[in-house]
Amino acid sequence: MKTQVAIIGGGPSGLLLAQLLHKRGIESIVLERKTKAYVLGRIRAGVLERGLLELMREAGVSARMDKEGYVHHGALISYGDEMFRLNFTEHTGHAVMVYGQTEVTRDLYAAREQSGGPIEFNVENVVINDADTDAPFVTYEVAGESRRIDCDFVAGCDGFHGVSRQTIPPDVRREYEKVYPFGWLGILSETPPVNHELIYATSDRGFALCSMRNENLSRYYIQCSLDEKAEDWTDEAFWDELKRRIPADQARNLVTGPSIEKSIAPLRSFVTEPMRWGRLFLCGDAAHIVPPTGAKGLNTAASDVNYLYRGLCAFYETGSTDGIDSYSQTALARVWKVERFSWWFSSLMHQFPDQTDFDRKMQWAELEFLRANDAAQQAMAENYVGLPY
Ligand code: FAS
Ligand code: PHB
Repeated sequence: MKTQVAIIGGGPSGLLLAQLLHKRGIESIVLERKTKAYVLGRIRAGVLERGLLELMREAGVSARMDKEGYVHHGALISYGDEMFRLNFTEHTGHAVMVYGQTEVTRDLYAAREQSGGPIEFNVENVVINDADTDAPFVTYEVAGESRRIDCDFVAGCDGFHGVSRQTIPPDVRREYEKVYPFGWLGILSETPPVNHELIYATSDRGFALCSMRNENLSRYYIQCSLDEKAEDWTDEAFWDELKRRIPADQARNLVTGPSIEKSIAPLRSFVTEPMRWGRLFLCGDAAHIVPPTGAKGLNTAASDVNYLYRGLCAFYETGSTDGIDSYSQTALARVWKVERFSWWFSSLMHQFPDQTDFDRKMQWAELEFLRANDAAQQAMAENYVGLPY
């Protein structure tokens, strides 16, 4: 087979890139290791930044998002029983949208199927060959049958555990990592959200987040230690702990119910440089990971896709290589700002096993300063709604 862009990974990065390229007449083939049902079964991000909203609209896949998504003009930040609101729209003129990653991915799959663009599921043993030449090719197997795709470019959209990043020679790659000494235990419950806006909470018992997917589907997280397992937690124990970590007046309104999904996600900050090697371009989790505190994982995948998409369009439409040649530098400049914000917000809101009483006082003082200072709130709001592309 031959195509212009071979895309490894059928998650949001790969699918969004495929759809944007399709709209500009650029052909691609998407290779996905799992099944569509498996990909759609993963419960992940919930908040979309302005840049991703615009990309979804440019890709022509935003109708359901704009109809069913929830525009949020602010979020609540609590510490103990104290709570204040961060007003995104007042500080930045922008809002965010609550619309689950599952739905984003569902809409992108629907568009791909409608366009007839090829997607191969259950692929195995994907190898990216000759990425450092002008004639790269991808080999892989489906149901034991070996296949080959000759292409102009390869987009590595295969996430943190994919093969694309490993294709870049170790002596070329530089990796930066911070692993946090805790995880997030998350549940999904068919209950009304405790508040109509998100609550980012910190307490002497640790971090909690109250989020949602719709008026009767809530998403909650509590910080947990890395040696815990989701099955160690009964629903009752989860609800009791969550109530202890959010302000009492919010806990009184919490409607509990059975969890329909329960999982623990580890937290890490990770960046690999460069994000390009020859004709191979890394996008999204294949290149970087952030702790989900700032709701930046999916959204930063989108900014990578934006830069790569525009670089590839310029190449095919004008012959210019400026966009693809500057891709890694341009994408990384924004990635590192997002890594900083996600690390800062995570450091502010979580309990660290080795922190001292003084450290805890510093967290509280920073929250009091943020609560009282317009410039501090402006800076936080600009990061949360999404830095410009
Ligand atoms: P993805 O990992 O989503 O997709 C990569 C795809 O490539 C997968 O479908 C995988 O099956 C496929 N693949 C892997 N190896 C392959 C191979 N060799 N060949 C072919 N295909 C291959 N972000 C937030 O903003 N908020 C959150 O609350 C949040 N929670 C998260 C919880 C978990 C457990 C995880 C892992 C991530 C979470 N994230 C969250 C981040 C997440 O949303 C990612 O940023 C987002 O999925 C990035 O999308 P992709 O880059 O497409 O990577
Ligand atoms: C979610 O709804 O899953 C969510 C929202 C905001 C975050 C992280 C996760 O920062």
